[in-house]
Amino acid sequence: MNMEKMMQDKAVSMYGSDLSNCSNEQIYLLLLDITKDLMANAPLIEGDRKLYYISAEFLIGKLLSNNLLNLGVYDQVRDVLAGMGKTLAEIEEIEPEPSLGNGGLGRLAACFLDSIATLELPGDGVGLNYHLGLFHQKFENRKQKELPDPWMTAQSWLNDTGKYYPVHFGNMDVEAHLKSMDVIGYTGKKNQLLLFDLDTVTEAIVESDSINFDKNDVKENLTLFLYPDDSDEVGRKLRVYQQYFLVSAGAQMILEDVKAHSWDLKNISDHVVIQINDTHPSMVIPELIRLLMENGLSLEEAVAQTEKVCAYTNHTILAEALEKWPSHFIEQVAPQLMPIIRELDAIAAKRDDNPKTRIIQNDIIHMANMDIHFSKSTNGVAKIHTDILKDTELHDFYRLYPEKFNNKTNGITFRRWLQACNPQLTKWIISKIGDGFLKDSIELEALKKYAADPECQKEVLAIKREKKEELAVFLKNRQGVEIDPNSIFDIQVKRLHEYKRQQMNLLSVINLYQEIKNGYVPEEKVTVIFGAKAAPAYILAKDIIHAILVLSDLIAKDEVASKYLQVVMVENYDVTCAEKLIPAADISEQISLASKEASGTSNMKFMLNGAVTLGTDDGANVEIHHLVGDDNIFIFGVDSDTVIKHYEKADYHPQDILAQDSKVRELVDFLVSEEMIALGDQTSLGRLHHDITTKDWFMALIDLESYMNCRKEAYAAYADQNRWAQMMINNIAAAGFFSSDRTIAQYNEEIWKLK
Ligand code: 475
Repeated sequence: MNMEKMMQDKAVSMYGSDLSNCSNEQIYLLLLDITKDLMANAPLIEGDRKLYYISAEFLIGKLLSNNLLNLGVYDQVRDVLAGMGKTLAEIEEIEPEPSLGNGGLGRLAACFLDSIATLELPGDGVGLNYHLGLFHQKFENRKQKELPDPWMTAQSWLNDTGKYYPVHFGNMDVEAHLKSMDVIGYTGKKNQLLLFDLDTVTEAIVESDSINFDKNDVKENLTLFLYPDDSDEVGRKLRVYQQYFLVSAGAQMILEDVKAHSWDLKNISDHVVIQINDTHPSMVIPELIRLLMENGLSLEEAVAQTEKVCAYTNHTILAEALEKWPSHFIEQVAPQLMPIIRELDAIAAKRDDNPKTRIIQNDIIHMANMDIHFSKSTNGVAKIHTDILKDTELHDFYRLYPEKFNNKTNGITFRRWLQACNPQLTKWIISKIGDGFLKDSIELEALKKYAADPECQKEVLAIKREKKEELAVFLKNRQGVEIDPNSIFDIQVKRLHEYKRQQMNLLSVINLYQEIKNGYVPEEKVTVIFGAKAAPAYILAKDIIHAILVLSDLIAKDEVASKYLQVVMVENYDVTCAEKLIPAADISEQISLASKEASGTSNMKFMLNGAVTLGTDDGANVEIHHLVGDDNIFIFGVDSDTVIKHYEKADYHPQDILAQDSKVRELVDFLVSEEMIALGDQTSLGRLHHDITTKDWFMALIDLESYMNCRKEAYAAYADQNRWAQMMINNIAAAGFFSSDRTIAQYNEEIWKLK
């Protein structure tokens, strides 16, 4: 196809003008139109068995580059634009990033959709269409402020299917309106992302300059935000309304699909598999049972089929994330589910007399328990995580159903996280080992033999340098900050949570700052970059953001320290930002408290782009460590068994460390020093200081010394650029295992069994 002609013709038909006179916005819209047409004509992936990946989040990122890439027209579009003196990156700036996700679980769902379509497996995503997203993060007075994040525009990737499904709540009936987006795979065939919405939702009920709204008016607020504030009861109930809306409409749509194929509902498990992405969509189990019974199946038949249809993925061992709802919530929101949940609880009681595996305990419904009893599979997302589920967190269930438990180590799509975000590196890899790795990622191993080659080392260092310069331009435009591409880019980007220990990173930066003030002259300048949103009701997480922003300004104002050290916190960290930050990183910070990070996926993205991991033996870091070996990673900290024992014995007390180690004491006390308080909020900094010195639930202090030492080792290694480049190449070469194509092939072989 002649892309230039297509673009010319579109320019004439859409704007009556020549392509060369079009603005970037006009070019974006005409490319959107062309791409949507091409996708509309792409064949749907079909088979006699279909997957529904049901999830509260799909953190898909901008779609133009990705869709062009998968349609096979990326290079052509790039060349036409180049002829006009423009880049795709410039055009893509116009595209709003869909705000349909939050963190790892949501981004994983997006990578999975790409791989499912690429492997030509019939599988659709099922979720909700949030009008104002999670929130848009703004920094004001060095604090996080949350604003609505409207992302839908008149022309977008969203299509209207025109279909509606009735959803019956205890107090009202609504109509779920089905929207969809095409999900195109790398071989040009497509699945769908199916998103339910409610026409009566009114964005105008949200206060200006905040994300507050009347939480009682469900008809107007249901799909406004992802994870509405659950610090009060109406907020929690709103989440249950959202969840039931998703699963009820989703289950009806699935049954409609089954009927359209003339498949027998009594054997629905021959044709349908539902992957439940953590506990938000767990009510799909009783809802599916209810609907199957409405369609003539007995309770026993419906339960047996549902248990064979559903599979559950656990993404975290943090107790507070395992959802539990009081039964009176369900009584109000979806009373028709309660008799079924009670039946399921009774069946569970018959299968096991252990009260801990019951679904209903003291009138509280344990969603994960329901998932495990009534799904055919329960999987963790990295080897260590699955082992912890089996041995500790879900041990009672593992004893009951050993055959249900399995591991599926996470993966990432190399289309977005290498080809689209780092064309320079992609081209270099192809020049060395050919393009076979784009279809079979394990072929990256062939790069290993170039790791010690000085010419190759020079080439990867030059590419890294180019990506660092690109990031510098991006941050200057986006946020007005200037960073120095000559410095080490040491990056921690992920949701803000105490277990991820951004506060430990902060304390280590304070250490470096103080050493410089005391006369230490670092060999290399360092730019420490953070990016993180904190849940709006998570006070301590917001305190950590505040402390980072205060320290950032404090260092910037210091004439000596700022020569060697800069701290940047990226505002509104999102997928778009990640695509710029990750290719530019030298050091990938993966410093969670061992046992707490189920997998992590940015660790994989960083490694694929030639950053070296500085981290704990946690989540998928364990597998990265194993694949690259001790020489190509910086590992520190106590191991997960030690951490788990501390929790069991309740014998970790930060006071013990503070009493023994005057240096650690000094670093922690710096949080409430005059210097910090002069720029910051005493209450917020005091609260953080108080927490770290008295609770430190996620043990930042237990690893602080070994972290600081290891970080120094990494900086010293960086100074030897040849050795560093060797590590970079070894990391890229070992990253093939982490393609989501591999993960999805495993889900399919062991759980989904699609053709
Ligand atoms: C893990 N989100 C990462 C990633 O598997 C892992 C839970 C409850 C309520 C709201 N959000 C959540 C998560 O638990 C989540 O995103 N988990 C993450 O899933 C993909 O790589 O280690 O923390």
